[in-house]
Amino acid sequence: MIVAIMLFIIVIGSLVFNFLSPWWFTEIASNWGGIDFAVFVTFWICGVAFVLIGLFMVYTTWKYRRREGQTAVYEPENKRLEWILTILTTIGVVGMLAPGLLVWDDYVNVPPQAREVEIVGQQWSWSYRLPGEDGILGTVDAKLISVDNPFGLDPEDPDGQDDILIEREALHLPIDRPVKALLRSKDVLHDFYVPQFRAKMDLVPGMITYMWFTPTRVGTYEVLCAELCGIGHHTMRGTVVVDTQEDYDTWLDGQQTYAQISTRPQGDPIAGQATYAVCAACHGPAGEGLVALNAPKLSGQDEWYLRHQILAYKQGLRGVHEEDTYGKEMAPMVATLFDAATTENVIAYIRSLPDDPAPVTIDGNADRGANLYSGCTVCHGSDGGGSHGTFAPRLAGMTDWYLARQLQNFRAGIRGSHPMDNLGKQMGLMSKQLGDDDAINDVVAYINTMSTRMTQTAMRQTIDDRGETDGG
Ligand code: HEC
Ligand code: HEC
Ligand SMILES: [Cu+2]
Repeated sequence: MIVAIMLFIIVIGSLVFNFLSPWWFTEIASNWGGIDFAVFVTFWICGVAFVLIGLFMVYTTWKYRRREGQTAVYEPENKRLEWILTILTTIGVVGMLAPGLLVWDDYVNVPPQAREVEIVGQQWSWSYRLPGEDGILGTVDAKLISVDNPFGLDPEDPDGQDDILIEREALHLPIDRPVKALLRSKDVLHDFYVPQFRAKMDLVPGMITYMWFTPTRVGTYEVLCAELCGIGHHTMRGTVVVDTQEDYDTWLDGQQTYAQISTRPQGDPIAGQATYAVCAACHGPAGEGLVALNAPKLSGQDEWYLRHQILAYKQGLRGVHEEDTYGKEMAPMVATLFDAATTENVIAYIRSLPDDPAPVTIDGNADRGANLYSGCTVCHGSDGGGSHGTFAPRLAGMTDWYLARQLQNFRAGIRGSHPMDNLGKQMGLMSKQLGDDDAINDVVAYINTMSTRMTQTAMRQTIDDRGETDGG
């Protein structure tokens, strides 16, 4: 009796949950309505089968419950029943498979007018490449990938010169124009997924996979990595913006080609010194950071990170949250860096400043911190030195009160909550691992032990170098 009641509650509960749950498809923004249809058909067929079988079990457990003097009958064969079940199951399975096969046929046959876009996945970010005016993507080779050539483009290939490179920024697409996405991975399996487009596809290292879709609704959509195995894929967020043709053309005009990026002017530290005078008021004359002005140490920070943060402030991705008191002080300052050359010059000047480890000000349990930091090494490095590959900045030897405050801000969504700030969002998700302010202080205390280790390693290297020279 109790079992029958429980089964009944499970059946009714599942039905009620299905119709009342807030988790449902996002509003569709592509041509793949057929995928929704295939999912609906599967849902209905499975749903009806589930309810019928569930209710049948309720009926039989109640009807044939144990009663005094009653025995079961053994009936191994029933031709009629077997036929009925076989036919019903066949109809159900065909009903579920047929729409899927029809949609799949469409999915793998790309319309000839579709325009190519390359999507590159790496731990843990998305980048994109568009063919330039010639409409041809230049050749790439994984062996050519470097800090200055993240896509591995062949510098000798004329087709690649006008390719448009979008590194970790939003991809824009014009509405109602079919897109053929060519997918490649630099490291492990990834899976490109924009829920509103319905389409998704794996990225497999060593091969180029593809899928196609036509964006049908203007808007800003989040890119997810739907790869489950491995670490950190859930933090791998990106942005796709579907524009009207007009907005798309404006955006495209502002993008840089491979040729433009590879001839980017080198920063001139001497020219940058004058610009830095403004920054020195808060960040200190040697970029050492001034706690009284809440401005962090900049010296010793990698140039790609400085460049990215300056850009983030310029684009309004950082320093805009209403509770971001200190970020809001910094944000207007980037106006003094009015063009690319000025920015490159000031970065070059900051890079020329002496890199002394910042004083230790945070108290915490470094042993506990070491444990907490184990999840951070994949991006920031076990020595806290940062990594261009993951775009995670150097932490060791930097101003510790600033690191602690950034972790608090990430956790509270004061930093990294802008929908277009994909790297900030990623760090925001990671900061949730640090439960409370004690955990933050502990992990920063551990990072502080690295600064001494880094200096020791650096010193040892200098001694080694000297030893080598001495030895001839
Ligand atoms: C009015 C004081 C002030 C001035 C002037 C100023 N900054 Fe800042 N800057 C800050 C503060 C405060 C922060 C930290 C913001 C936060 O806590 O989120 C900051 C943060 C930064 C960061 C982010 C560092 C990191 O590790 O995340 C960079 C890069 C930076 N500033 C560069 C500059 C440059 C370059 C200039 C000169 C053009 C400059 N700042 C001028 C106050 C200032
Ligand atoms: C999946 C990669 C990843 C992991 C794991 C990760 N981070 Fe980060 N972290 C980043 C990225 C990317 C940024 C830069 C965000 C941006 O551009 O605004 C960052 C920024 C930071 C900053 C701000 C530094 C500054 O100068 O502004 C701190 C502090 C930090 N991370 C600490 C940690 C700690 C502590 C952990 C472990 C609990 C951790 N991170 C784990 C990727 C990661
Ligand atoms: Cu991934």
